[in-house]
Amino acid sequence: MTPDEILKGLYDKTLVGNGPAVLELTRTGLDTGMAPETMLFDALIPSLEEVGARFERGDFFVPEMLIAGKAMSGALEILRPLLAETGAHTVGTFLMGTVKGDVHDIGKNLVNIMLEGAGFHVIDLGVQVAPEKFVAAIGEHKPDIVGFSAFLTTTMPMFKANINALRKAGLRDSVVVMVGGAPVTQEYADAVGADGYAPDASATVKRAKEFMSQRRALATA
Ligand code: B12
Repeated sequence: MTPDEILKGLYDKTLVGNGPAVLELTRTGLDTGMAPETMLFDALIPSLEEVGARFERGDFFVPEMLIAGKAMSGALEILRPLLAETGAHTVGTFLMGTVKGDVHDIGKNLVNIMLEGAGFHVIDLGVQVAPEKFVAAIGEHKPDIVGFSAFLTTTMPMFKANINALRKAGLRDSVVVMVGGAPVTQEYADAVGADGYAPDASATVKRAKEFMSQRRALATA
């Protein structure tokens, strides 16, 4: 198979939610020396974007979105160790979760993989995480950064609810708050009082590293 055929196959099979074919093609891609990032950014993510566009047009419904998401997640599991070739050093601790009411986790998982790859210790609280759970986990793990992920305009307001819960628990100043997810913007992040926003996984890593340098500079000042 040529690289183009593999990428086209990954795109097409993710679109129709053919999980076994996506796994097979991912393995074939790796066997032929294709970079994991190429499969991710040139086939898998664009395919899910198309799934979203079809859902918006009414050509796809929730079951189609679900199987496409599952197919993508299967590929991510294979790519995970390759994307996250972690160095020995822990850059910082990043606590992550998808907010209450929201079950989208593919974007969050991708961010986690990239953060791990950059040397962060990542604690993932999963999906539908209530403010109390974030508060308890911050108390327990004392992360440097907490990330809230939301994919729905109806769940984005949970950012504010989470930040208020942190403030009430006296934890707001102890942790950097980052927010993200498909509908989130820098303006929205500013409006809810988050410290940082990033539109994708690599920008999240870059921003998180900047926050860690600031924290280190403050600690030694
Ligand atoms: C797959 C999918 C699903 C799957 C989720 C499977 C799963 N395990 O995640 C299922 C079928 C469950 C689902 C359900 C629903 N979905 Co849906 N879903 C999608 C779809 C097609 C893909 C999402 C995705 O994973 N994208 C791929 C990743 C890689 O996304 P990404 O945004 O590029 O992620 C990057 C950034 O966002 C960022 N990032 C992510 N998290 C974080 C966190 C931090 C801290 C930072 C800094 C950065 C960051 O980094 C990521 C990696 O680069 C999107 C369409 C779309 N275009 O997003 C709709 C979409 C998000 N869903 C939508 C809707 C409406 C729904 C439902 C309400 C449908 C329904 N009627 O039931 C339900 C809601 C369920 C719920 N309560 O959560 C709408 C949301 C519209 C809106 N603006 O509110 C979308 C946009 C589709 C559309 N175009 O209408 N969905």
